[in-house]
Amino acid sequence: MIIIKLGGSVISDKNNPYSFNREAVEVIAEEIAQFYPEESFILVHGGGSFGHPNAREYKIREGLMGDVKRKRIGFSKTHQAMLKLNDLTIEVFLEKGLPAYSVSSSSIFLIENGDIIYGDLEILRKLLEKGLIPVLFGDTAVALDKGIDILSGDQIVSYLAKMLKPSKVIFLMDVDGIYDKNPKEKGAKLITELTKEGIEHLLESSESAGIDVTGGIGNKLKKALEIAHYSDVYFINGKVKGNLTKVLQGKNPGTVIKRW
Ligand code: IP8
Repeated sequence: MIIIKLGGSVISDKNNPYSFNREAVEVIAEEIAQFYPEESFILVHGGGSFGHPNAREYKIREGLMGDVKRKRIGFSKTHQAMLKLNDLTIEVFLEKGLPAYSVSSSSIFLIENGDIIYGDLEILRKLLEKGLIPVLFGDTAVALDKGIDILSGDQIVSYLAKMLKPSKVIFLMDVDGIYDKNPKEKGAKLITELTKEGIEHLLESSESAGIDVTGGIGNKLKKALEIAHYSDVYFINGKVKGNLTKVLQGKNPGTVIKRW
């Protein structure tokens, strides 16, 4: 089984509210279709310009405090925005003949101190057994400490990797992989293979950009450190046609972190 994270910046334009990048999702679906059903998949997509602006506006990460009436509305609105993005994504997969099946992350996970402390994975296991492709997403979630919170797609991927031990975890991003410094800076070099020490070094100097309330590459690298206990992790450009196919064929068109 392979877990693929469809980055919010791949499937939507993060700076343009409610924009869906249909073409990018079509290419991803077509590439997955070449390997399904021999290989099984779980997909997790990010919030992009659907989840993050809502999460910001209603300050969901602060928890259920302050104007709680407004907070509850915002909690639901953020979830609904994610359902819209999930629906648009699944529609494309169905058109390409893939049995993508929506699973609301907020219905199967509970969080505390920003981490998943409970996940009901039985449904996912059964869906996989029946040949379906579960599609989860970064979402709002009930938090045992502060009432409500945001659960990022990367946290979900990390938890699923720990519990389900996929053969590969693939992060589709809008850059070619992990760089030795901010890829927008001159002279930044792509790192083709990263070690544990390499990640620890990068974490000290990483920074994120845009409207990502759950943190950019720094959080991804922290999650990669956890995931690499269980599976190989790939960071590739999900907007470049053929990249996903390459990883699924065992090649590396971006950055790989081999299982420790
Ligand atoms: O884009 C965040 O998921 P991510 C989801 O994977 C929301 O960090 C609702 C902002």
